[in-house]
Amino acid sequence: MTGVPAPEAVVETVGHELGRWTGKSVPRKEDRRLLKGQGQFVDDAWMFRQGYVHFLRSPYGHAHILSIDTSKADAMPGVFATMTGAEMAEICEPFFRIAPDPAARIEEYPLALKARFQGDAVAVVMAETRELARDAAAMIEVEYEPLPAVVDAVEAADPRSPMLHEEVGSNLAWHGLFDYGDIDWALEHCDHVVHIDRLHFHRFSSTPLECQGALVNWDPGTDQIEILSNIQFPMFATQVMGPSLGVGQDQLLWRYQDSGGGFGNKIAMYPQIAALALISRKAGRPAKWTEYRSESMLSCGMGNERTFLDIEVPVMSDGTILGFRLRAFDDAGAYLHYEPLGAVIWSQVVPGCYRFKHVRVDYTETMTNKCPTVPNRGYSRLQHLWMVERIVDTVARELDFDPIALRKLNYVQPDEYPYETPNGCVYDSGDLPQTLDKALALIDYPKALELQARVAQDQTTKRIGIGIGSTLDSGTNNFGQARIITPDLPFSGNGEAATVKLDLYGEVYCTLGTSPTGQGHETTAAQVIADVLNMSPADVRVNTGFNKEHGAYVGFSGTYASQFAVTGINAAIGAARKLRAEIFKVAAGALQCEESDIEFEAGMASYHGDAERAIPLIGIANLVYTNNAVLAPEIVDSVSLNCRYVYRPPFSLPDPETKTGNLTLTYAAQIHACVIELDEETGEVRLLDYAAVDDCGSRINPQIIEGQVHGATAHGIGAALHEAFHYSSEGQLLNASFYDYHAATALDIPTIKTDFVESPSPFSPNGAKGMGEGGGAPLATICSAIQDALGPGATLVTDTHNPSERVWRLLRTNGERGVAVISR
Ligand code: MCN
Repeated sequence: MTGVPAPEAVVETVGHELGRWTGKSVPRKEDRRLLKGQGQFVDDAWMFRQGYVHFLRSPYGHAHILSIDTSKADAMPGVFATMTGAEMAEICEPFFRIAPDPAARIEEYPLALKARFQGDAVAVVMAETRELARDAAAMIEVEYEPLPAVVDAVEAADPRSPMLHEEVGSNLAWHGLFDYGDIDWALEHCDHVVHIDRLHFHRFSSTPLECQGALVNWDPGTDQIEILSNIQFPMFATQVMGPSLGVGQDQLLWRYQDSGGGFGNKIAMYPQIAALALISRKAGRPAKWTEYRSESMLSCGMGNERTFLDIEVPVMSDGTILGFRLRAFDDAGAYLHYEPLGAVIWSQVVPGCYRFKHVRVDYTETMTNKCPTVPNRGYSRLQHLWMVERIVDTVARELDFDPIALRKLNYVQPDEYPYETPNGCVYDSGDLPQTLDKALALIDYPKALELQARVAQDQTTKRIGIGIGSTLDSGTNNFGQARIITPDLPFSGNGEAATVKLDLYGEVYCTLGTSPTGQGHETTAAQVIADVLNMSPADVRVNTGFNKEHGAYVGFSGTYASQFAVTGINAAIGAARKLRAEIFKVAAGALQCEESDIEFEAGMASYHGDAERAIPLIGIANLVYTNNAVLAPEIVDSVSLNCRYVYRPPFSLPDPETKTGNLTLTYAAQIHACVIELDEETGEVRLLDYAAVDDCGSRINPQIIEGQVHGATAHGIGAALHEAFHYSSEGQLLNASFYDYHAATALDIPTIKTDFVESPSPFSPNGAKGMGEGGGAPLATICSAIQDALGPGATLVTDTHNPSERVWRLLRTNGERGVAVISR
């Protein structure tokens, strides 16, 4: 144990205030405009004199750029400007990087100076129309010298491999040893060691309905850069782009309304936005870019691909699993856009749902000639949690334990919370055995076993498999964890801002710092504000979307890491409470009584509920805004009716030496169970039954939570059975369109049965835990079911991605099983 203290137990509870609307499935406020086609998406944005931008992208996975000639494009009527990487490098600084030396030496500019992946942008054109910009880009002549590529993270670590960034001197993005407890002791003193040669988490990505896009205007008069974009984390982009472009924060004006999905991918679109800013300045026009789908598939960003090698798992004869030792190789792709943060993010959930005490992970992240890795729903923990579930499942099967009993034995137990993991993270609350039981009840486990036995006797080509998997959604990051990667980074803690204002006619108006991509922030913020102010959510206007000029924001503002339910909601609650205190102050002055005499209900402040001695919100607003000569001086000095609150979770700095500390505030859990039918002749897997049980603490809006569970589960099922990016050895992406990359559709997703457990978090003031990223469980659940269907002694399911062909091969593999047990 590291002795890392748990976050302060929450002193001030919101208890009685939150209840009338919080916890109810209030219909989503945003749906009215979205369903009527009145949402404002980035492609709807338009500015006077705007030009359309097209990026010219490298057809090679790896190549020197010997020359670029833009003259033919420049000469085309209707072309406003062109720019190349070299031109941009002359007028801006390389982007700031999270990585320490030597990867910190990477010199990345908005456009490439050398092509490092197929799709790397090497030049940009602005023209009168989108089509003309694309045609003009085709006229740019680029002389490439193709180079050998490396597309495997383990191979990339070999010094003989092709090197992407010469200035770094190797392909290493980051290496670190995470060593907790005493795994050598555990391996020596256990009764069995289960060895798994290799597990592989494949490369895929969420593919949001709306691609990336931005409209950027570098105003020559004010020297301010107005950016309308669907970026998810504008304040991170601000911190990366500002120094690169040599502009102050006051010059970067972000705006954002609706978004057709992000899933993390849209965090890392700042290189394109910086390029748009520079070409806007050159052309003296606003620059508009809407990404094509194929462009998005090639270059928007993909999730972490991770290979786990030499896994050793010490197990006692009663089934207690002591931990694991392994080597992990992560594939950062060609540039470090948010990586190598993924190298530490997984350690928020070192033991998964289990009480493992001894863990050693020798972790290496390398750069390859593939699209850069970016956060993708479940970022970095998805990979680790899948591996942990594979371990548990494999131990059960190899040592003949009941998979349910083994899980229940090793789970963190309900009475052990708050539970400190071996690396000092503190799991806040939960009841995993009950969560599992509910999932099993949904699939009617005894009946599923009967079906399995019956089908096995039927002598058909079908087999039945039953699978279980789990995921933890560790929400609300402690950004201090970045210091485990680079100790002198000036980041730690977290926070979000909100304002709640009483406006002139008595309206309640809220601004948030988040940039939602479909999570319903407008609705859930309105619910909690309505509870604090004792009114209806219908009467609370929440200005959704990000607006740096008029909204609330702090350095961490954005939508990512499943944290709105904690950071954003508690900022809104805090601001609403401040406003309520001001309303009481003004009302007490107006009604000639003490604040403690005020009752506040349905927009009316009264003296102990007396309708004759009462003042409505419009009256309070009138007194403060347009009738303030009648106010007492102490009210004039202290009341604005425009209240801002910043919620900062209670975090301290992790220790970079020992790689310990509390990295996350809340831990939502999901346990899934499924029944599959596997066809021996085709390898096809059919989901017969699927159940997802979620525990995200106190629930604000059950229907929104249900939607999140459905979405994340669909993502996981899609990735488990269909979605995978394939690269050739030259770094060519072989499936860069929806024809070849099978993004899951409604036809691929069965009815998902859901249930919930509600374990309020003692660490978040409203008891909620973020849960929007919990998409990992299907990967483990489906692998577990396939393994079950393959039967005893079968080859180990070692890959997350199991389309029919792989399953067909698994059924026919003879010899090496990929797993061995040594018993003492
Ligand atoms: N919520 C609730 N009660 C809880 C927990 C959550 O009512 N106990 C509500 C929240 O108030 C919020 C929603 O559920 O309205 C999701 O909250 P949270 O889990 O805090 O996640 P964020 O709002 O911070 O959203 C981020 C998360 C992430 S990291 C990814 S990736 C993801 C996801 O949300 N991307 C999405 N869900 C997505 N959903 C859509 N439609 N599109 C995406 O791009």
